[in-house]
Amino acid sequence: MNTLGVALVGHAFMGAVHSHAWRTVGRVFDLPVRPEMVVLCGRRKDAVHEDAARFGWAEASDDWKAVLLRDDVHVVDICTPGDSHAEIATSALEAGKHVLCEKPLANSVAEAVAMAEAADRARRSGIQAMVGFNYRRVPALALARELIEQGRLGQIRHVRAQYLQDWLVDPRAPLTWRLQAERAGSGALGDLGAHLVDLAQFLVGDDIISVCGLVDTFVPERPLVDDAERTGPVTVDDAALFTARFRDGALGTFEATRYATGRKNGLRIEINGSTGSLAFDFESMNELSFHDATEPAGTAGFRRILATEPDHPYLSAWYPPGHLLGYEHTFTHQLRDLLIAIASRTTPSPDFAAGLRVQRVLDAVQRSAAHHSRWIPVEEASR
Ligand code: SOE
Repeated sequence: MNTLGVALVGHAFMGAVHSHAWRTVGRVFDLPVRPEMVVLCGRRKDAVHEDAARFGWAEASDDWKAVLLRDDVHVVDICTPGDSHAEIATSALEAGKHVLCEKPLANSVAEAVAMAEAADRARRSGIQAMVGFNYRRVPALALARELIEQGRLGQIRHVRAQYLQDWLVDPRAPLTWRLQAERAGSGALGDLGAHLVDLAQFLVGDDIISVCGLVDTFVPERPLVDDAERTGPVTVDDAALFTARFRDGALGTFEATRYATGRKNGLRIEINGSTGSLAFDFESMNELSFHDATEPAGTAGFRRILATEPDHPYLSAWYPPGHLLGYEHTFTHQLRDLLIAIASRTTPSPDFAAGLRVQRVLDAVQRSAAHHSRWIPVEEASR
């Protein structure tokens, strides 16, 4: 069996989650290739060595550029803040490495365009690139996609999507990189809204063509990370709300916030079609609610599907029905799909073109918000 050497760049929250998935994927799924955890990269020498040992990487490096020159590295997984995605991804693709890049793909449309172009060039020589929209790999949501694809919802009319967190409610929470535009690109919009946009377009199989948005920053100054006595400006949105039109006529409402007191990771989505509806909340991620409006009205109603049956997406490799999966499994599924795509020389989904489409929608929302919430066609945002 072929072996693929992996380098992971970044070792904070996402680096730890991805490491777990790399450790697990080959032990759970039957794969045509075997991933090998070659090297973990990070800027802080001591910390990256410590984390490499803890997370199961054979080596550590504080120089990702040197790692790209290695013949035993075939895949580069990027888990750094958004300001370095474009440089690392395009360099890796040019060096002939397959790339997995965390979402949002980039901090701007221009960067995302360059990345999608680099991915197109690389694909011609069998090199693949994927964006890490992990929620597509929640079994209940992959099942939702299957039901919609089968036409069980009929004509899609509404997409209602919310991503609710509350970790910024306390005004004393520090000014981390996620609150700085030059590092993160945007705030709740890019961090949480990006997931919603990707998921909505993936589930309904349709693109958002225009948006009308509103963003706000509730706490404009926060304590510095290394000196709580001093404060600095928050330069990203704390909350982003927008309405959207899909090409085939569906209407969408979207809300992304870090101020939904009591909501920890409430990614909710409800889709209403002419013959049925689906509803999902990540805080109960093994469940999908389905209403089939073609059933007799007397007994129809939302039913709770526990998406843990062996014939549900990804489940045949896991535990018996009812033995629930969690957040980390979505990342293991993501790697399964990436490795199968690489081995079969097919384009993984979502590819960088899909990441670019999301970026264009985010950009359109920002432009709309900056222009008194006027409607912005997504194409206009992309120019
Ligand atoms: C932080 O808000 C965060 O970790 C996001 O960056 C992730 O993409 C999301 O899955 C959970 O929340």
